[in-house]
Amino acid sequence: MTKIVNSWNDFDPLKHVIVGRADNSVIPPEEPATSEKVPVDSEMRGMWGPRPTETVEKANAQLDNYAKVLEGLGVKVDRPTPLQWNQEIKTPDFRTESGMTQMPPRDILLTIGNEIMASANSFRCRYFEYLAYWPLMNEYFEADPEFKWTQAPRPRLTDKSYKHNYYDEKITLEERLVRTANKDFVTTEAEPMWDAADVMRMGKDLFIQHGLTTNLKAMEWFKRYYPDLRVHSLNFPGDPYPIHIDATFVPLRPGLIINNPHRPLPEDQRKIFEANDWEIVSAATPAHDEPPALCYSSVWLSMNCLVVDHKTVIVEESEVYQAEQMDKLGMNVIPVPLRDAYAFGGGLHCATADVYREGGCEDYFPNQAGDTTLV
Ligand code: DAV
Repeated sequence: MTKIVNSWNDFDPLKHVIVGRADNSVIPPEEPATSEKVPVDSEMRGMWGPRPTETVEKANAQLDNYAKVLEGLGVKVDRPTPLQWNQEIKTPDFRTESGMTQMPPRDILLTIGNEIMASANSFRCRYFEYLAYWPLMNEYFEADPEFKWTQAPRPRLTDKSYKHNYYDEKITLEERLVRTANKDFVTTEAEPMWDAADVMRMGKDLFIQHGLTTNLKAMEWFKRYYPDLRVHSLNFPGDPYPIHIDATFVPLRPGLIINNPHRPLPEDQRKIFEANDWEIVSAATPAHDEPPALCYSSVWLSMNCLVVDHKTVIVEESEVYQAEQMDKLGMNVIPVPLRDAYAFGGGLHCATADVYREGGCEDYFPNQAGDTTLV
């Protein structure tokens, strides 16, 4: 019997992973969910269409190299099958002019034990992104009799799923931060919506970021779907564009998490970590003042690292301060260049999805202190 799929966290020894591709990537036209995510001063506002070929080639060169480095570490690497994203997406409920990419598998695929589930993304342009991974899912399904191939309930993404007076280009940063601190996001609670990159997997506990891309109904859905796991809602008030937990709160090994110092976890939500002797350390300052051109993500992709095992971490090559901090925290650092791929949907962690890590479903938080389970 071949066991292909198994992963319960982001730090046990990595043996098999999917690395994204930049082919055919498109900057999608504005839609209710993305209009809030793209920063108001971004050069991408009002711009859409296929990304320039030269940038796709540069991103792919770095992604291919990343895959080679992983293979050199003994990790099996699979790649998605690109689709033509520059075509209209139409369902009975909505219509948008294009898809987006298959660069960040982390946003789409959530691996929990022997199950890989495609997410319920709130961006209409991402509605069919899972298709790029279906050939791999089918392969795993044929080879591994225990593999559970799952699709979360597809959200309808009608106009009811978004607040329509939410986007306001005149809103100040301070006002924006008040809004996110009040957990007032562009998505409504009309139906469960979530990006897989909002879910931090820790064995028996799932810590899920409540933000622009994941709502509370999704957490309720997770609670019912995984009755043996404990689902916690986290939010990070210092983030004006809270999307995905993996540039904000990143575990390095059992007992140690780095937290974005601009987005500290609120006191009441820290209790569960403190009560179980987990250390939360402020992440190092990013090496860059600005994200690269046409990039959705912030400079904090500096901390979007890929942990290979409890002692080894891959950090983006130019992120010297983050690498130095990892070294001080006792990790061996492998630098890999990936900045040319950032604009396509994120950093080293975003660009991958787990297929197999050693280890099982551990209970890292036997003391369930605090109120993070109140969703
Ligand atoms: O800080 O812009 C990026 C996360 C991408 N998966 C940020 C979050």
